[in-house]
Amino acid sequence: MINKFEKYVFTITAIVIMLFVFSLVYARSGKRADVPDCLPYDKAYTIPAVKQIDSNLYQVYAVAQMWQFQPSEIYVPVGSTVDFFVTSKDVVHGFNIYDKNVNMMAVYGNINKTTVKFDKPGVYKITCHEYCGVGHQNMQAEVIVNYPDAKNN
Ligand SMILES: [Cu+2]
Repeated sequence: MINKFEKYVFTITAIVIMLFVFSLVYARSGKRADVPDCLPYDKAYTIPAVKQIDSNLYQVYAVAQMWQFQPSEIYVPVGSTVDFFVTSKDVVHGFNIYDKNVNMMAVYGNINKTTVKFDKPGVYKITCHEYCGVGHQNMQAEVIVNYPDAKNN
């Protein structure tokens, strides 16, 4: 027979899980928040790249490794939509874009994807916000939006 207290704990746990699932669904549909996708692993994403797909659409294959991001400078014009595909070559790193509400993990053997629109010119810092070793604080990259002018590589 199940213990009364155990039953109580199970009920609370179930309520908390349902709350989490509900808030995720609500954020995605009701609030139209962009929740990062997890894509099937493909080695092609482990090669750092900035690809122009369309006049305003870019794809960035961002690869984190101890202790750097590649590519470290990403140039896009104002008004660009950028799909970031994030992965790691070693340990778990963070992928945070200052001012853009991007908070992702870079995980070995995993591809995380999110889409960001850059409407204003400027330099957007990408930082690792998951402690990954002695060089952690050096892990930075930049998205340069029309500054000084948009050119890739
Ligand atoms: Cu780090």
